[in-house]
Amino acid sequence: GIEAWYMDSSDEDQRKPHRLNPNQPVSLQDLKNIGVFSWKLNADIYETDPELDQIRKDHGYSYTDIITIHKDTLPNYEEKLKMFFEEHLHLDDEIRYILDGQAYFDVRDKEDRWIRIAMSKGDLITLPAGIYHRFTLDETNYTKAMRLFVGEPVWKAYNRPADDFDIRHKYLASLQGS
Ligand code: KMT
Ligand code: NI
Repeated sequence: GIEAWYMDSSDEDQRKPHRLNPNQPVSLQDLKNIGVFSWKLNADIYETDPELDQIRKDHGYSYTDIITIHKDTLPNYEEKLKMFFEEHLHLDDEIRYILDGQAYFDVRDKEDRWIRIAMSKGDLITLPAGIYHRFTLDETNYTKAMRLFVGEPVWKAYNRPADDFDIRHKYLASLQGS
């Protein structure tokens, strides 16, 4: 399952864990409170998994594709990784299911602190539309992920600052009271 923690502020290699000392863990409930949800599935059977089918039905995730992030498989690898690590938001939820390898998703908490979410094989996560986030490989430099989407996918990312979008206001409003 996923593990999450608050990040240190060092500019060292983005692929390192960047834990605080002592470690400051972030629970699954903390993540839910900022609109981040996760599931643990059996990635060995993703092609026929009834649990995955149920999640897709429940949330209307009609679209899927698979992206393998490795220097030998991803066109414009360096450039894409650089883009993924720029702090950004999307107008739709970002839904990713790790089929192999591992990676980090970083998300901002309510006080604008970075939370690092360590994802490995079998972890499915949804980042809400309007949340500031970024993505990086870890030191293993490889992950294979399913991308899910409601309807035709829109990959457009808006780098921070992107505070004037309705979806950003909507996201911030959704945090009130949680
Ligand atoms: C994004 O928008 O942050 C991404 O698509 C991350 C890479 S997909 C595993
Ligand atoms: Ni994104």
